[in-house]
Amino acid sequence: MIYVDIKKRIIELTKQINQANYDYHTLDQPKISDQSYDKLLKELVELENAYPEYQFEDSPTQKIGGVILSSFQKVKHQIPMMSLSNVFDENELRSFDERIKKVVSTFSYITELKIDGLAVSLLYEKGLFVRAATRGNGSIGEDVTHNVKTIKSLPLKLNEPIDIEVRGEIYMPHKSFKMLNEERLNEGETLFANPRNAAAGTIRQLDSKVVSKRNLDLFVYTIVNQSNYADTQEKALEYLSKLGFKVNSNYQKVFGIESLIETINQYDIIRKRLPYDTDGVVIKVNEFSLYEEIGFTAKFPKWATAYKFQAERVETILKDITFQVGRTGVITPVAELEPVLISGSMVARATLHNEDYIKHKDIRIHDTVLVHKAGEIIPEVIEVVLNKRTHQEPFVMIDKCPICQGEVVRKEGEADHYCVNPDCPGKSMYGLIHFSSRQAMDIDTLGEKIVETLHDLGYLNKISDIYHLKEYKEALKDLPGFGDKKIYTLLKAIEESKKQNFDRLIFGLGIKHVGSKVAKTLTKHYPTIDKLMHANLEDLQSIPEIGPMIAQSVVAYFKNESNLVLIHELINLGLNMNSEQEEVIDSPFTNKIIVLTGKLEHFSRDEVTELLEKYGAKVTSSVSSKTDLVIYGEEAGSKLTKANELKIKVMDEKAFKETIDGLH
Ligand code: 1X8
Repeated sequence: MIYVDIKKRIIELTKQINQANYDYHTLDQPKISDQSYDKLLKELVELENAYPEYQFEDSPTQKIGGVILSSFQKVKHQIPMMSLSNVFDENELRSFDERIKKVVSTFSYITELKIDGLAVSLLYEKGLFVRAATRGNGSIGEDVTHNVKTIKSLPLKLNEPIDIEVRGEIYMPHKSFKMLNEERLNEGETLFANPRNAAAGTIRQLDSKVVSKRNLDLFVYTIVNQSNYADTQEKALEYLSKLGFKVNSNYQKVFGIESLIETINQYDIIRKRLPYDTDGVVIKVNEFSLYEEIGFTAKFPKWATAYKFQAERVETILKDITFQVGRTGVITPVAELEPVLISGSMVARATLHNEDYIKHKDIRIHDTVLVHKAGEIIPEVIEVVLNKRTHQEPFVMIDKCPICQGEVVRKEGEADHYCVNPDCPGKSMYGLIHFSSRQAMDIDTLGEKIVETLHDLGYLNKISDIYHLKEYKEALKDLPGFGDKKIYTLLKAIEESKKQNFDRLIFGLGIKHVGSKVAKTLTKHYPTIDKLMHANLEDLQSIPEIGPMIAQSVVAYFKNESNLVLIHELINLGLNMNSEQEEVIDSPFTNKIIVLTGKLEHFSRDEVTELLEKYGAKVTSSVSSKTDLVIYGEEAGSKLTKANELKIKVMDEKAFKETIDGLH
């Protein structure tokens, strides 16, 4: 390509990709495939790398991020970013309307969704994006240009070459939030409590590449010095759209208080279906010409207010505060609640984040509390219903790890407590993973990853918790990556495992020096848990395969109080604690080694095997000199031949059926 053509191509690609971004992220109407998009972007990245002099100010490659700062610059807002007054019910809204009607008579309202994110101010010069600043304290914010640039729906170049400052809300869509927390869970990092915190944390990242990957989004709703561009809020929103901004389309013009109330009630319904969090409706007088007359207080305009939705919050009793130990040793207090239905699912536990959260809200065990789902996902205790408090004691943070009783420390400048014992089983979760593993209880759907996830979320701390998971069936369905089917197969496998062989259970307990083989030996000599628990050192050592080290370890295990609690829990949960053979019914098959071959007409293979085992036979798959009997059906092949060669007794299906029938 010759040099002039390169410039032309870069201009073309810039335009095409910006248009594709706009179609996809602002209009939500993609026109080209992901593959075509990736191809165009790749070409532009390569050309810009080779010819940096042709990277334009509105180049979409800036959305990939790459700028790394060491700190944020302060920005003074020329026009302060004001906050809004709030109203919480119909009466307060009527008062707001009355106050305005005292000053002006003919006017309309514009209602817009209040996005639950963080406010930003965006500056454009000659149509080009030059700076983004957070609200900060309203007068002074921080320069977050490098991060805001990565937001896909942000126009880097407006459709008109104007100087303009606009304001909007940066938010994290539910999908991005779920993905981000899923990833953090995998990395063993603490989770973001809600999408707003996640968005705020993301915008303060120093590395814009991180921001680019987190998929923040932006709605723009206001023009600074708006009367220079339009005469009503309705026209201002239309103009913002025309310039290329993403404007939330759920705005409505209404006349009079009755329509206003009706409209707000509709918002409360539609907002539940939206893929992002909203916390209310912003109500603005539509006509800018009336603003001066209606005026301002020191803090907010009198011509606008925010009607705050009641988030679905439900009262329940805080039964207890327990503590979960995460992979990194971080200790998180968890509220154990009287189960309640919130936004469609039962909630029995909620995060309490850390010591400061509990102390700041003065949450105490046995309090009546209000609970909601942050970001429609994570149950959280919001506040205490103080007038229902009787004589609860203030909360005291634990000073010993709930799992290993080891030392707990709170690092300087951090809100979290950590267990510092490197061998704490809560950290490694080895116990749980081992219990569920193939050689132990063989709960194949409860693999390492799921154990980790459920452990980090506080559902699994000790072995017996596995059998209590079914009580949290509804809550589990809300977790990232868990569907109905997955939960069903998981809970089914867990229930099935209760029947698992006794020696596998003993192995699964993770008694020091008791491997799979030793567990078999132990359960052969002590065929019930009761017998094993009461075995003394001498008895144990009299078994040839059991030396003093194993014997001591077994005795010590069953002396430990928390192990005994666990064993009793498992007994009560109905796990098999017995390897005594069922009473075998005497028959011609008892103690025989039997091989099945050929197609059976009246039974399935499994049925025959089960029947034979009931009568004390052992069913194996290949014929050898040890085989006592071969039972055969149609089309029997080499196994029957071999049995005849070895002169092993054979029996056809008919004879087998007659013998069995005769036994019943
Ligand atoms: C805050 C917000 C406003 C709007 C939407 N979401 C918000 N969080 C809007 O006007 N559509 S206005 C606003 C403010 O003035 N503080």
